[in-house]
Amino acid sequence: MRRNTLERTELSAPSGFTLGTRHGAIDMVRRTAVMGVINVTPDSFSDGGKFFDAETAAAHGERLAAEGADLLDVGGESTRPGAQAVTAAEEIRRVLPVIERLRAKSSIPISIDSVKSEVARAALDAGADIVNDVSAFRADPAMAALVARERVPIVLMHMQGTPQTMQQNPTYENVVEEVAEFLRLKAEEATQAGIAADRIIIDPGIGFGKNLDHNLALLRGLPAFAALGLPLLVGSSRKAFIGRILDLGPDERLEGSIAAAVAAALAGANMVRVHDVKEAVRALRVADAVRFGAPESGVARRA
Ligand code: PMM
Repeated sequence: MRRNTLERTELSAPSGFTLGTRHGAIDMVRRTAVMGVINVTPDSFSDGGKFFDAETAAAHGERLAAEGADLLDVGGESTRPGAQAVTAAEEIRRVLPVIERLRAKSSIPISIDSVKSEVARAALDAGADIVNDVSAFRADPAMAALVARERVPIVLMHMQGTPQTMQQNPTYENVVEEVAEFLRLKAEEATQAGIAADRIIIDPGIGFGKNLDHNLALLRGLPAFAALGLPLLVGSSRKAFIGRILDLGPDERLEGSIAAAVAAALAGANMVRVHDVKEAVRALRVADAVRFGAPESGVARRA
């Protein structure tokens, strides 16, 4: 059953994917796309409060775009372990002005990080392109129909439990098999709801109801996810497992985050979700050259 990791990576995703959005295609062919994080929350674990006002958050997004992000992920509800849930109205109040400001200045694709269809709808109306649902439809059953109707891409992420409970005692018999099977079923549910297969992105949900060993097993086991034949997103930036390994706080996890992003790319990720875009882009262009061969001329950036 078990095969060499690199061999499986090459077999399952020889060239990659192109993801169509309302603001242009995201190129994941022979390159790892970079999703830059904008948290408009007072309490995210890594950057809580920093970009809480719309002007600062939008300016941060513009900087991430200039640093080479392929898309920006805007979220208004913290998913940190134990975080309090917020209402849809409050989430909309936080994210909408940021999306509107970004849209006025930039045509970069934007994803809305929300589990609520009401928030997703408002964000899509304001110019967002992709829904990033960390509950994979479980928090709001109306999400699948909205995404199908709007004909936008969706990120389906695995989480054991809810942000309030997920780190209490995460338990798996075989974390890679169980998470991959969950995502396979969720992708099936998405297509049954009318979402085109080429608009589905899967994400094993690093840190969401996983202990250190689970997170490392998932990163090591990414070829099993790539084998599902869908674009694979991995978000490990500044997460607690890096802090556990290095014994460092969230703002000292840059190098560890880059190592995790590169490890993810070499194991089959097509997109990584990061806070530190400039550093990740540079590291990933080198990782991509190792993975797929050297770019034809100079630094392979999108036009
Ligand atoms: N991680 C966070 C939030 N949203 N979305 C996806 N698809 N994947 C992730 O790993 C993910 C996410 C938590 O990190 P943050 O608080 O730094 O944004």
